[in-house]
Amino acid sequence: MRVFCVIPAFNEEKNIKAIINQVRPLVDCLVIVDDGSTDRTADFTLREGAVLLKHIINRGQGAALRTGTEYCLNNGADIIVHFDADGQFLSQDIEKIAAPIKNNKAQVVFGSRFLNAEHSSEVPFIKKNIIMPLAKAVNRIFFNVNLTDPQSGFRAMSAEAARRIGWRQDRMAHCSEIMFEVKKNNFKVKEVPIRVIYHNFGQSFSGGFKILKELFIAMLVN
Ligand SMILES: Nc1nc2c(ncn2[C@@H]2O[C@H](COP(=O)(O)OP(=O)(O)OP(=O)(O)O)[C@@H](O)[C@H]2O)c(=O)[nH]1
Ligand SMILES: [Mg+2]
Repeated sequence: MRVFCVIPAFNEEKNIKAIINQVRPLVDCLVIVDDGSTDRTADFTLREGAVLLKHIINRGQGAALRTGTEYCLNNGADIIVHFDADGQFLSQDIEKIAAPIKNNKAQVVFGSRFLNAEHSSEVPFIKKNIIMPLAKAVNRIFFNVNLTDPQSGFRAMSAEAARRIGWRQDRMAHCSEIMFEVKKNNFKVKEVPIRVIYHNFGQSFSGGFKILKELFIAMLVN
């Protein structure tokens, strides 16, 4: 099975070279979607020899993943992995996240920060104890989905699932829309433990509530 990896990148010149060199040897095709960066993310991507797709303006992670996933479907991918450019995910987890689809045990796999106690202890306090429990409650109550961490952004899907999962949210709420679509289409889902490295404490409180606001919007539009 041909594994393609899509990485949305917005002003990631600091990380993109290392990410490309870590991920490319592990997949059949690596696609970087430069989401309207104003730094040298695109130049470095070309220099490192990964496939580069460009958004002229910044449109959001959801939009960047849509652009990259469509490219993968049009270029023969069997499995599509979504991975971030900021160095928070470990490339060695890619095989773990693709394996259930290769073994026909799942059509969609979500990487979870909360399946492994040792790893979940590294998640910043506000994210772990306020934002995530709220997001999980929203997912359970409004989407009737009981996953430990559908918002991690590290996921894999079969080409068949990717063709049928449509998300319209351009910004961060795309995570919940994808989860909602997976549920709606009754795809076989698995979660695997991943480790997320927080260099700085990432999303602030406001960032978290922005997602929750977008979640509600996603819920209303679905
Ligand atoms: N924030 C942001 N990231 C984008 C955008 N477009 C693409 N991305 C990429 O989407 C990925 C995830 O974005 P992050 O800002 O790291 O979001 P996050 O991991 O949920 O939040 P943090 O914990 O703050 O890192 C990264 O690879 C970004 O480069 C955008 O418009 N805004
Ligand atoms: Mg991040």
